[in-house]
Amino acid sequence: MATSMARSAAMPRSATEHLTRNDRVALLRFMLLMRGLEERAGSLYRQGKVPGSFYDGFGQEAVSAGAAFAMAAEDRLCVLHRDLAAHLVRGVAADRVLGQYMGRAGGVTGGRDGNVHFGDRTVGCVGMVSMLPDMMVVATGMAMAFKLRGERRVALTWMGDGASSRGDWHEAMNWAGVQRLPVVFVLENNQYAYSTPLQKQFAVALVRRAESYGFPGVLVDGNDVEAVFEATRAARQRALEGGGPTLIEATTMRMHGHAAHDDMRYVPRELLAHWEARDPIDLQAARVAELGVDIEALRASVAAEVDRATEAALAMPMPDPSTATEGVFCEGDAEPLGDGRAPWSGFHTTRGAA
Ligand SMILES: Cc1ncc(C[n+]2csc(CCOP(=O)(O)OP(=O)(O)O)c2C)c(N)n1
Ligand SMILES: [Mg+2]
Repeated sequence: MATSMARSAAMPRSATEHLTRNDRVALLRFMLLMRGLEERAGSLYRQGKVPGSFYDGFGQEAVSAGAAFAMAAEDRLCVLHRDLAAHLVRGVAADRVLGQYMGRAGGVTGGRDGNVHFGDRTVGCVGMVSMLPDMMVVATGMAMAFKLRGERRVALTWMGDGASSRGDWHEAMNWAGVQRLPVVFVLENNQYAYSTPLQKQFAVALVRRAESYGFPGVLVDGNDVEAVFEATRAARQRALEGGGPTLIEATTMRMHGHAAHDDMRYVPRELLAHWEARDPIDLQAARVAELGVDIEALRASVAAEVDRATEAALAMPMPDPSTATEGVFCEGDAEPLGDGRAPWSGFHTTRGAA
């Protein structure tokens, strides 16, 4: 099977034909909300209100927003530690996210984990497995189940460049290729795995690895939310039509340290300056401004939502210690994952909903 590599330079700078004006604004809003919530969570961390450490996806907002936006309600997502916008696209409320970081009873895991290791199963997201890249195996397994049951839906997982060096990454890629499974792998290449730069991680272009497993690899500008959307939409469509998996390599930059404790002095300043000029939110804001949207009003409305979410999360109680062992192991029959929100207008059109 031929490997197609769509270079970002070849992607149209304007929206794909599959996005309406409202979709393009929604993409910007999800990215702004991710950034606003993570900035707020960082402040709460410095105030000692977020236990453990704190991870963010500053500068990578387009990868999770764009890919999640292309997925249908009945699809299933494995969301990683720099992909907050995916949770938001699926319908997880902002206050539950901040409650999660602060370990509150109203957080997604009810205080079982006060960190990025979460997923709201009621909206089709699997709770994040911290061992990297085990979400690759989980997504592949879900896709195997869809195929065996004859269900028309797709699994998607994100993972980092560093995660691709582990054995389970290759096992998942191989099995997905052999079985032609309906799964989309979104590789978030943010130039570093903790302090290790790309050139010390692998000797080939990551996107080319897909060819070894018999399916296409697509290179996309990870700071262009519409390009990420379009690559994911096409990969999902291929999967639904029985074409099997796709590896999407989204090139981006981790603009903050690995976590709050990391001052990333190992990252050259010039590299950061290069990527700062290519901020994904600035890019989408410029496009959306061209559509006549009041960007400042949009920013103000997102800021107000972050303020409201902060107030609500701070008002959430800590979990009752006597419940600490509840909901840790599965007791009785496992409840199936629910469907999430699929805000893309393309789904609304096909389903006839508003
Ligand atoms: C098997 C395993 N080893 C180490 C870790 C600790 N760890 C968490 S994130 C991370 C960096 C992973 O780099 P990458 O896959 O590139 O993702 P990024 O953090 O850059 O988004 C490490 C080493 C882990 N979670 N799992
Ligand atoms: Mg990385």
